[in-house]
Amino acid sequence: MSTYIIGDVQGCYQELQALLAAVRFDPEVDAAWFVGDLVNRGPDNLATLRLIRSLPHSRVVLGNHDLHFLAVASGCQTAKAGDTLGDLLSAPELTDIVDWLRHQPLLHYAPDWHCAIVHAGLPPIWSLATAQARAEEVQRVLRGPNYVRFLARMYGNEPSTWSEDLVGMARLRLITNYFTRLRYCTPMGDLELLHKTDVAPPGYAPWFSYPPQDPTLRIVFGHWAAINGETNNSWAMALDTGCVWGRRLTALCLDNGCRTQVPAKARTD
Ligand SMILES: [Mn+2]
Repeated sequence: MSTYIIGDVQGCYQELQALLAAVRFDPEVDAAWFVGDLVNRGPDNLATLRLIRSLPHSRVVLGNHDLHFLAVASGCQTAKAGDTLGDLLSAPELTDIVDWLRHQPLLHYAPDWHCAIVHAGLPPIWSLATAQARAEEVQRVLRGPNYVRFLARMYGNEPSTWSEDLVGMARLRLITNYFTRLRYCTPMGDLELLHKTDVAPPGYAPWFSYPPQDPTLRIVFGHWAAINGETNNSWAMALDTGCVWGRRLTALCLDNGCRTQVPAKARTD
């Protein structure tokens, strides 16, 4: 039995199939965990979710595109240019998919490996226990009766500075932005959400460049295709290698630390 963590699939179903074949994945015994952004921008979102939901030992954390899909499917947000959510939105099991997705966590912690899986990252000011508690706050709302109200109001870049005194939607929005959109921040965790390249804006640095609260905790994440899987440290492990942008889809085997990659399919559309 092996456990694999797989980078941002974003509807690249053929590549996901190829990657599982490349590691000789056995759904009966092997586990596939996903760092989020399962859907959007790629061609086969419905097939991707059907496959992931069919795997008996899969785990998923939510990414910004997954939350955006939930908002569009719930009717509180219109599709953006570049969205490819049509196959999902017309799926016969759309209601099941929405209910399944909104019950997925923002953080998955695996004690056997002392490893946390998130979509974008963790601010350097949070311990694992703090991060777990903050994730739980958002998860409770997403799983509750007022989740559409949350989805309608989650968009935005403010507030950008964490305080335990934050309440209500400002608090939930910043927690959500840390888990699903974080790239650059200050040592105090102040967020900068406009820069997506590997060149830091003045005064900011990648969240994983600051000393971790717990140097023995491994944090596995996706979201940031521009860094192409490189963090220059051993505790933060980046898995978004830009498959949906024509590069590669990556799997990390937790048992032996090996990475396996498959190339993106050439597309004519
Ligand atoms: Mn993302």
